[in-house]
Amino acid sequence: MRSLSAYATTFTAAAAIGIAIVSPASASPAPSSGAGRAPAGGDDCVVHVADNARVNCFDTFTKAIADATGGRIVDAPRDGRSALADSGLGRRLDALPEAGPGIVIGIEYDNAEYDGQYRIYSSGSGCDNDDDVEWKVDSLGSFNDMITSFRNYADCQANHFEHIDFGGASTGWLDSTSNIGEAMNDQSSSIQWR
Ligand SMILES: [Ca+2]
Ligand SMILES: [Ca+2]
Ligand SMILES: [Ca+2]
Repeated sequence: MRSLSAYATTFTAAAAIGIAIVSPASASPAPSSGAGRAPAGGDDCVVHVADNARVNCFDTFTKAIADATGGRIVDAPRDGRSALADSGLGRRLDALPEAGPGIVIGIEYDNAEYDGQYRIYSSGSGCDNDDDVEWKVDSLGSFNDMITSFRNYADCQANHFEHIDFGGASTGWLDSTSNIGEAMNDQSSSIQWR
């Protein structure tokens, strides 16, 4: 009788644990996706411009840069702020081959002076010296109406537009800019690079 009772107790406890484990998973919301929703996975996000603007998010700048460069730079600083002070990282991004998976064309920041939340824009090649547009994103999803500063890489200049699909006011073609200015601050909804 004692062993049967012990078994019954164990079974009940296991059943309770089973329920405790299963419940949170079944209560979780579906994975987020789509331009308008907050990205899942962390605040360090990469937009793959040539891949339908797919967004991958991570919990460190290191992982985000590894994703953005196709695994070619895996030792960037953990946080984007110290990466900003690391001019060597900028040189390394600019020194990536001209084509191939994982060319960083720009990093867009929420705050002035390349600070705060950011999105890394990665593509399959850099830019050139002519006026034709190499890359564009027609909407910024969860980064809509946030951009205050940006750095360009791979010989790119950027043009920021007030509305999606390159509508409304625009900044004109700019090199890296530590403050986008009052008129376009927190207004950008689409970007082109040339
Ligand atoms: Ca901002
Ligand atoms: Ca061009
Ligand atoms: Ca806007």
